[in-house]
Amino acid sequence: MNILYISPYDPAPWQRQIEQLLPQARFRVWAEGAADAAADVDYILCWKPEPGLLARFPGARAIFNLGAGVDALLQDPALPSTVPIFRLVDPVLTAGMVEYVVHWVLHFHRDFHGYARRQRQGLWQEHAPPFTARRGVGFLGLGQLAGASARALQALGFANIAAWSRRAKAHPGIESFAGDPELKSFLARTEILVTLLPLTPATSGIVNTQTLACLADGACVINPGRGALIDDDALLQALNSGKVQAAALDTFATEPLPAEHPYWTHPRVFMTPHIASITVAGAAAGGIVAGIQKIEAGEMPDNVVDLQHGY
Ligand code: OXD
Repeated sequence: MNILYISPYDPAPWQRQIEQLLPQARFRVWAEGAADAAADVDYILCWKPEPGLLARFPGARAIFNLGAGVDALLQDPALPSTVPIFRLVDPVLTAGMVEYVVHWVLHFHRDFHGYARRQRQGLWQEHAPPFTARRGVGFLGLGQLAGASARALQALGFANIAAWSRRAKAHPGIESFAGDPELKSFLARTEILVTLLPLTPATSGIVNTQTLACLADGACVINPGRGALIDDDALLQALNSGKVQAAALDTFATEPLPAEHPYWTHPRVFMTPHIASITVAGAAAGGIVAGIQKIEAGEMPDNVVDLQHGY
């Protein structure tokens, strides 16, 4: 069994894990011109391959994306349509996202950004926090990562959580909104917005002037999903007008974020360099190997990407 690794990241930890868990596998690393790497590929493990590259392996049995988001893969117009693609769902990736989301929801909920600002102004000024149970937290998207984050917030007493997605999803204790007709009412009850939608042509720029205007006044925005979900000019305008009081941004339409971008210096933007949740080979390889074993046994692993919907 031949496994081909295509990624800008160090292959060594993946190779160690795969060879340990699947001793019969031959692990090869893609390099242009390395003909032996390309021959008889059974499974591909990849992250952001060059557009057109995967078209060279139409005989592969599956492509495993080494991250949760498959937007970079699906933007490849030459993607072989007959090879199933699996997105990464892994407890460590999920735990990273839960930590990131819980951190920023608590931060904004308790106004820690306001206290930091008042410290710099030399102000000793306390105020009571709003009731946790009533705080309107809203998730754009309710996949694995958003669902796990919402459950962690529920465990902390957040009882007014809603989620919006294209198709209605049932999730205990979470108010579900679906489709364009319900987006406005979802936003109107949202004081802390978490964007965890997959990036598709339908969701690109979904946080824009019109949708930001529908949020509760003084809302906060948390984006660990994809930068292009947000129209940056619209968010900056909403921050400057006070409609949005603060934003925590982990992902950006262009990464690294260009040095001249106003987010770098905006006093109410909190940036991190796409670290909300990071794939760790030691944790993720086990799930991928389990997927390969299922395919070898004639079964279909979970988390297959729906090419039509783009996630
Ligand atoms: C992912 C990411 O999709 O890190 O997992 O962006």
